[in-house]
Amino acid sequence: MEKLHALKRIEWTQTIENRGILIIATSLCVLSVLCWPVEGGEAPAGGRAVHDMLDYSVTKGAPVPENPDAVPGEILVKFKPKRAQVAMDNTQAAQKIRVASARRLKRIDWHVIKVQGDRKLKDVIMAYRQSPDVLYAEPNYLLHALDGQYIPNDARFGQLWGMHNTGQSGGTPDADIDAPEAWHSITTSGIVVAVIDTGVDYNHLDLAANMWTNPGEIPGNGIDDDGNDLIDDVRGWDFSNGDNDPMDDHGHGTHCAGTIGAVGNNALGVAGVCWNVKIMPLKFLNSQGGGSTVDAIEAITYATLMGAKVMSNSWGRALLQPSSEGCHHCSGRSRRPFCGGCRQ
Ligand SMILES: [Ca+2]
Ligand SMILES: [Ca+2]
Ligand SMILES: [Ca+2]
Ligand SMILES: [Ca+2]
Repeated sequence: MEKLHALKRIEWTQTIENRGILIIATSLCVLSVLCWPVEGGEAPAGGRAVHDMLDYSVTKGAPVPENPDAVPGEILVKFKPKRAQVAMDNTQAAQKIRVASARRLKRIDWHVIKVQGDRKLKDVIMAYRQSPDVLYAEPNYLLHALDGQYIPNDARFGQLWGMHNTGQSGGTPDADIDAPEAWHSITTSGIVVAVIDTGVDYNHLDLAANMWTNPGEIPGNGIDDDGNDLIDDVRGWDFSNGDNDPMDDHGHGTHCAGTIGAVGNNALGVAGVCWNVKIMPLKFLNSQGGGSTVDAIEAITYATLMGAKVMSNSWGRALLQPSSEGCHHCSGRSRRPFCGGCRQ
């Protein structure tokens, strides 16, 4: 029963065809920003540099597979300044690794080292990483053109013509945002996205893993721990009802959240534009889908204050007014993408 109940909660996906325009509008807004690094300004022309895609963390390099897809016998090493020869000599003596040749990449001060013998490439790299004079050691990975697609296994992905249009709904094939092409390069981000809407079903099986929580707030203690004037705002806030539970009682906000960041390739429901985001639910529209300008301003102000990098605003009215224009300028000052569905 629990499973049946859970699956029933994916009902927003059943209306996906009718909301295709919304999918495209929201997706176009967020696709270009969600899947780039959280910080660091503009993405490099032509895509992320390979250097940026590697994790140079505390272990002198990313984990190395047992049999890496790399140039045989060749590794890339970053030494401490002026310690390259010492490190190579010491490693050769201690680990019995013989250097056949070493070439310095002058502009970035890395070395390409060719080793002799039949030692596994991973063992050679680990030997170099043990040296105190080595900062990083990596395989010389083989690279490939990113011209493919990544089709996720989510049960309802075939309905998402806005992501990948094969004509499945009678529309024009490839009239879409080319999401599988983008996912071939990158699927995750971790960026905080405020969904300013009717709330979000934060327990939804395809969303729960991607929900934001307020790190500065202790839940349930009746205290405003982070000093933002809202008590126990752990999950966001409900500006419509004035409480700390932004659960969706309409459905629209959950639908938007799914388009933005439903967990992808988990064999369940749909795939969001980005498969790993932090969705901050800010409810200001009530169960009928209506809300006030003041509550919208409060929600946008909260999102700005609490560090959301993108705001989803799929709402509007016939005519804009100066105060709502002010919202755009408020969020715009901090260079946050403001994705809206306002009509004029
Ligand atoms: Ca396409
Ligand atoms: Ca608070
Ligand atoms: Ca608290
Ligand atoms: Ca999914």
